[in-house]
Amino acid sequence: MSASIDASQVALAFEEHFGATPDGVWSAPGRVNLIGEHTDYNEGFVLPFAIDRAAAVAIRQRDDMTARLVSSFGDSEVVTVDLSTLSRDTMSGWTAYPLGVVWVLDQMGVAIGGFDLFLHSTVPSGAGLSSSAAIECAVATAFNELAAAGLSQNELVLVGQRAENEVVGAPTGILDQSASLLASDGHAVFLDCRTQESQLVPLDLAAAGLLILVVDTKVTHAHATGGYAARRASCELGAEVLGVKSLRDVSTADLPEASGLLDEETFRRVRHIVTENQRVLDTVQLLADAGPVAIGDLLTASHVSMRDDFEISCPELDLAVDTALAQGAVGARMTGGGFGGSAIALISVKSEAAVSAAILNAFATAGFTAPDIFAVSPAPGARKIS
Ligand code: GAF
Repeated sequence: MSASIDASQVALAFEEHFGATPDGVWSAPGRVNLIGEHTDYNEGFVLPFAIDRAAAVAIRQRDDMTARLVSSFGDSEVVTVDLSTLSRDTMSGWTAYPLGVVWVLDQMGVAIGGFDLFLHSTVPSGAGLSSSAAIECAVATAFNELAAAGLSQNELVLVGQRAENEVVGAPTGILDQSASLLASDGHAVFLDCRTQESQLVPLDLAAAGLLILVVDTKVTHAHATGGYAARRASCELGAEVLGVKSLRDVSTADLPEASGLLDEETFRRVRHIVTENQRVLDTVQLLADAGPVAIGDLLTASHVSMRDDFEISCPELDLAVDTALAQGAVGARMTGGGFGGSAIALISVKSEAAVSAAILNAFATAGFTAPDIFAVSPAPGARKIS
């Protein structure tokens, strides 16, 4: 199957595995975060957009309590689960994402009977493009319809986040699921993570002669382990010492005073969040006033803040950003949780080949694994596709 999702191919693969046609096929996209990193769990602002790479699930309901799941990746073995004994401690591997959603819905009193499920995804996993949220959102959208649960998009966001937090064990915020569920073609999603209020912001890159290049460094990361949780803990410590509910309540004007109250490292973590929130607001304003060509410096400043203050970049991400900028990119930054994954570069359409070649060359010279480089544009959110 190719990078774009073909609903009939997904339905056909389902039939090959289960010998019957599915009740439907649902898809949900991965995302690029244009700006606003690690601000979500600090009740701040984010500005992601969905990309034209997605997860798709074909599902057929059963009249017992058995779930059979198979995917187009991995060993394509059918995993069979008795839903009457479903426990979050026993879920592992890729099935933890769909089953995690089923478990959360069950906890909320939404009865999900047995089902057969086939999963296909074109979102590269571990690339910082929300491959796991794409699966969660496709499954949540499907069961919301199949079980006639009537949950709103914002409620489905929280279902996906709970699956991630309570089943997968990654202490993540609502950025990824919100991008996947609320996105619209040609737009970014400006989201206030405190209130879940969102606004679609037009992002017409082509009209400005621009495109966004994703550089997947192939340095994989997992937010259930390591630095992500440590950064979240630093932010919580910072908020506690400063006596606020969350870092959302700290403004750039408060930073001089905060520096005297916090240890040096915690202050830098706090400074990233506080300045990043401001950069998101400024980006939204500049997009409205002057269009995407005006936001480059904010994107690059965001990267510098993540590299130096939040310390979540890595040599491969820095090299991708620096090389893109040296080739005349309007702006560039790492995107997503960090410690690997992808960088984005806002570049002119006509420079795509030169920027890509320069990045490939720089990686080869540095002895890094060759990155995967591709253009993305703002795509639609989760929906039924067949
Ligand atoms: C990951 C998390 F899942 C998001 O919630 C968000 O915190 C992001 O990292 C960083 O902005 O994608």
